[in-house]
Amino acid sequence: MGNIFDKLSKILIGTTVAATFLTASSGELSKIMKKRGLTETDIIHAAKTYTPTGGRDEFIVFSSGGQSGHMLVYGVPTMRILKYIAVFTPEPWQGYGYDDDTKKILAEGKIRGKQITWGDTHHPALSETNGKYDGKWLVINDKANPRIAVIDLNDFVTKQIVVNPVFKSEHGGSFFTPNSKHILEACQYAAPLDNNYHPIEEYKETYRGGVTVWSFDPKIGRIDANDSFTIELPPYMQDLSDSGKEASAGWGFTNSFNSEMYTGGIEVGMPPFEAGCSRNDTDYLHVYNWEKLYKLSKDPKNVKIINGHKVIPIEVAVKNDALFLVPEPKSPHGVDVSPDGEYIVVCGKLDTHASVYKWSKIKKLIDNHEYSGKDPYGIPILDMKKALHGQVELGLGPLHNQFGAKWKDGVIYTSLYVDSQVVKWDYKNLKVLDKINVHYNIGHLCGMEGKSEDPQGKYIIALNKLAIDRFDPVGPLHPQNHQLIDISGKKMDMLVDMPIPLGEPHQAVAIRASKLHPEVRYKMGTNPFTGNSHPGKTLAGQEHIERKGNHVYVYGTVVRSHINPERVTVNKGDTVTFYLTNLERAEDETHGFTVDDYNVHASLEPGKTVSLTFKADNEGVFPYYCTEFCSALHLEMMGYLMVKDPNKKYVSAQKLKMKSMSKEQLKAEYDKTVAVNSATDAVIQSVVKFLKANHYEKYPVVKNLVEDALDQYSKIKEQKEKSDEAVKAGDYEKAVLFENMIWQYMVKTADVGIRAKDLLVRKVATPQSPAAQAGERAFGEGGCSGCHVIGKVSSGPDLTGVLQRHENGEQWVKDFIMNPASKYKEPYVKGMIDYFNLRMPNQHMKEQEVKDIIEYLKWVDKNANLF
Ligand code: K7E
Ligand code: CUA
Repeated sequence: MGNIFDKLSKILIGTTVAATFLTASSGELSKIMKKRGLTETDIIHAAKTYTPTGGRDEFIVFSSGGQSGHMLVYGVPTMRILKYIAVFTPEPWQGYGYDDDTKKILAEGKIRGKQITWGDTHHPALSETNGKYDGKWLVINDKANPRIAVIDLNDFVTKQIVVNPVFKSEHGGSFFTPNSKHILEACQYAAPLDNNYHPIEEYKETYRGGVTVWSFDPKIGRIDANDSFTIELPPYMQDLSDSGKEASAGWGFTNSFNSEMYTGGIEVGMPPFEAGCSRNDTDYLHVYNWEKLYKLSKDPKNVKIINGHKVIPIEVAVKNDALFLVPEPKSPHGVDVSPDGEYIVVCGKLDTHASVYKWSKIKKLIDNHEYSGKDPYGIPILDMKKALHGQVELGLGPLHNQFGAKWKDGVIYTSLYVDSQVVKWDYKNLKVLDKINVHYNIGHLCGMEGKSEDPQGKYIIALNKLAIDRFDPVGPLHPQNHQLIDISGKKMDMLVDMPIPLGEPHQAVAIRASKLHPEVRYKMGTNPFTGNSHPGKTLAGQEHIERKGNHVYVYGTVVRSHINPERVTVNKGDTVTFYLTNLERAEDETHGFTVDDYNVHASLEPGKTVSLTFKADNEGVFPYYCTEFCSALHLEMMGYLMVKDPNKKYVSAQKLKMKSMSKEQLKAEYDKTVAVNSATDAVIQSVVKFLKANHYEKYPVVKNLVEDALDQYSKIKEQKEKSDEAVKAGDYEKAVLFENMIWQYMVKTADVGIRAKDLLVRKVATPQSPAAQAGERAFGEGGCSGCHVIGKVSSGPDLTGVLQRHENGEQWVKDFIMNPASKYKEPYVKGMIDYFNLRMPNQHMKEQEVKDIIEYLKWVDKNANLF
């Protein structure tokens, strides 16, 4: 084991104090290592990634969710999944696709009128300001149904889906330009740009590829389809792309893999696509000046309108010196532009090399009109050798690149699909630096801000296609495997695996967590999809039901723990719209809503308004309820939708003779309820006194909780008035119900109030020494807390002040814990045993634990006024 503790302490704290501390607990650690078969390296990897409860990650990763049509969000280095973002596919928990507004978003993705409820998501991109991630917007493409979606990082919700009007398939998207004014989206499988049938024999004449340049408004985070256009390209099967940066800003780069223009045909005796598409030694890197073409697209004479969308024909782009081809080794995959825009790295896929092009060389050839030829569509071809900076043999199947923090020194990382490796190499001096094995068949790799102009280094994530034997078997369909690699040292270090059971995440992007500032609640009554006040916004007291012809509108609210209204009666065949506003302001107080049997569901985060519309076409009684366990009275958060058939005569059931209580009995129940309420209120008042005395308002988290508690408490007044009114009218039955409601509000107040108090105690108490911390842990885990509650008498005496209660208190407590029976006869202990009808058991604690517990009790005494 040698110096593992030194190494660990360096990782953990970096001081010799830590080393001493670790050596003290090393016995325990080596026992666990032995038991679990862990090596020293394993422990170091654990220390590099483990984050104790409550800890946060340094980076946040947005990963494509592949065929699920979702995205996933996870943290680095913990690799903890934080969220699935619903994008192209319905997602019930978030209500996505089950309430009216999210149905509308999904409907934006209809292709020629057809609703599509899945997506093949590939490439996410984060918005940039001056080439650096700004944490505002996220976009992702759908390869199968060529669409792009915009996700708002203010609430991590999809806000827009845009269908590509001319492509039938797309892959090389999405790529933001350095100021997020545009998004590049390249075609994949060539097809006619119009929507008509054209025989495959006319492939060269009528099938086309292209790159769509979407205009994006980074202020509002929406694509403006009317201001966007597509550059027509030959049917070369465009692939991955990247937008130029700094030196090459304004330009775009797109790979291709079928410059042969092969059209397959196994069934007619032709070799398959895979043979025909890789016949030539080279394909083409498309180089285009999208910025110039964008300006040209404003003039109608430069564009053809296809399916209502502007397309710049190849001839126009060529005539304006805005489109060029550079040969690249056959059927490459990724192309990545260096942060300074000077180097363009193309991965070979079928070629073992990566080819590094230099922008200044390409630009010189363009400026000098120095072409080595033209392709069949008249596009100038630049000489490959003259454009190249050089090539490096990396290994089998190079796919994608990410730049490291030392990109200026040439550091770049590339995935090797066939070799199942990540290779670190130098794209400036053209040499390999290091390789590491991954499991297995890596596709993309994700560096921290690695696609921006400010790569952070530190980690690379290998997005592996196959997991094979890495995880416990779960049937023939295996999860995908993301592996976290530490790249901070000279050699790459494989840290941890994370299975992804959602779809094939092709690409992921990572951003520093400190750049994200999502909000915790919506402004009251907001429709998150417009950002505006929802037309169905309803505040407390405004709840009502409105009928307009056959359409019944319910203006309702939800708040712990009721839905208002609680009864809605409609006629069979009516259309029903529920508008619901979550009146909560407390963080994380989300309610869900569904009506049984009607296939609707909503997630109501604090402040949000949603609308749910359905046809009440089945007669009957349908409970509706809150689907989030939001509070102790969550099960009671319900109501009934009653659907009557207006053409039916209902015979009323015979009224059961129910026994009712006498007035005296009711009065007695009322008195009892009032007494319970005033006792509960006394507890609340003592908590409030404590909070005020300790200046809760100085601690924002505590302050939020207190405000929420007071919010609940403020509702009591109105209920009390109603109760008093009922008493005046002699209706004790009703008064009891209102008194019960008062009690519910008190419970909610106390629930949050006590949470606030506990938090405040920790903030104002003197800090605990490590020994006292260990003592508190031992107190909890060793069984003491089963009978003793600090500050309270429970099944055992309160231990506040216990050290002062006895002569030579510390020694006394120690002896008592180590051997309780020795003191059973002492008069004090005997008295306690009689009183509690329990004897202090021997918990078989270690001496060190007892010492720590005494330190903890000392800390308790020092802060006795807080308990
Ligand atoms: Cu899978 Cu970027 Cu679609 Cu490569 S792509 S792996
Ligand atoms: Cu609201 Cu459960």
